[in-house]
Amino acid sequence: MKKKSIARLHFITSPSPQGYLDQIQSVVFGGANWVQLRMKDEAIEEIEKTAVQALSFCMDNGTTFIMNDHVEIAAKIGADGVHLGKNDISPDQAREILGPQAIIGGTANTFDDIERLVSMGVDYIGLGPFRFTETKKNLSPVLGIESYNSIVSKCKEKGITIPIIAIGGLIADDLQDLFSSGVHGVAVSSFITKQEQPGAATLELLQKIGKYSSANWTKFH
Ligand code: TZP
Ligand code: MG
Repeated sequence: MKKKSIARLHFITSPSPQGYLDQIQSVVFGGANWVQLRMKDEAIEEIEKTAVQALSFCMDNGTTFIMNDHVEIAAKIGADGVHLGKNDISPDQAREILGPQAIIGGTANTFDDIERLVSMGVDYIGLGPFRFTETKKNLSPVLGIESYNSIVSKCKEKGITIPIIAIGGLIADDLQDLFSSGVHGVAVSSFITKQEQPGAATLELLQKIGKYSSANWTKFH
């Protein structure tokens, strides 16, 4: 079976009054086809229980389901993949556990991180943070648009074609500049979860992503 393609909008859950499953339902009904379950402060039993329900919903709706951090849960429940940060198990170890079909993403803050992650066989890179965000504790230095321009250009120069996903404090107004830098996609959490209508916000983002990614397609291919 062919590996699923890497979406241009990654929705990442964050704690909110709405709850994880309702968030996922709203964004999927708003058109998102990629969900990463990120639960940093909950007990492991609660994370696994939520992951089972979220995966079942995602499977029913043709949505790619990525587990943040917890490779063992991803393996146990059959998630599409995992996203790993610098303090998690390494991508090559995760690959041994999950197998060749799994989607493995890794967090990068620099070009060197990207090179290292590519050598460890990741399928996509989460590059950030774009700007300050309260969603992630112990945030690495903020990159800003200039760093995206230079890091993504350097990847192109060096023949690195892995999909790069911008992350960190993103709002709808950032999409034009980010897609002009040559990123493949964006990962968004609080901009969506803070809205009264997360589904409508998702649709708005997807429309902008369609516009700006197609506008830059010929420039980067
Ligand atoms: N990694 C870098 S920033 C971030 C993660 C997981 C949080 C993204 O969430 P938000 O709310 O879109 O800033
Ligand atoms: Mg992590």
